Amino acid sequence: MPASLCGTWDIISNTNFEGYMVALGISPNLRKIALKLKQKKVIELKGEQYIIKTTSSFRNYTTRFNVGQEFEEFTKGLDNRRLKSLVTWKGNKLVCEQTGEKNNRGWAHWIEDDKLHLDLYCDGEVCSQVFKKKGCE
Ligand code: ECB
Repeated sequence: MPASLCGTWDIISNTNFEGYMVALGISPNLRKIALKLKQKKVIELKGEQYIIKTTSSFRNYTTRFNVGQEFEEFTKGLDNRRLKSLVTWKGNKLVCEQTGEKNNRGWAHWIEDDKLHLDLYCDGEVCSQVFKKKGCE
């Protein structure tokens, strides 16, 4: 049973977010704004459904899914694409494969040293984010 991802998390590092956004085709102006944001994650599990909220002072993004059940994702306010997404556990990682216009797109979440990790990938670019649990130093 993997460590729980649930909770409220504050970002402490965001490596190659620029490269990931370039791969998604985000405009230079929007990238400049997005790079300065302090992202937060709120992860909840209600029954069988995961709810992952990414929040910031500029835009928020929420996704809801059940592990093992493909769903249609619309990346509203991000790159505004329609994807077919499937989340599964691969060992201790919660892995999402996002099928659509972009190749090799998805993300993986896991816990390491009490930190929440997230790799976001698209077309060979990987953005690695680390979050610390809110209220714990
Ligand atoms: C929502 C906060 C960031 C807002 C950035 C605004 C504009 C930039 C446009 C596109 C950048 C691409 C992605 C933004 C990075 C993180 C948002 C959520 C990424 C994601 O797929 O998270 C997963 C895994 O936690 C759950 O949706």
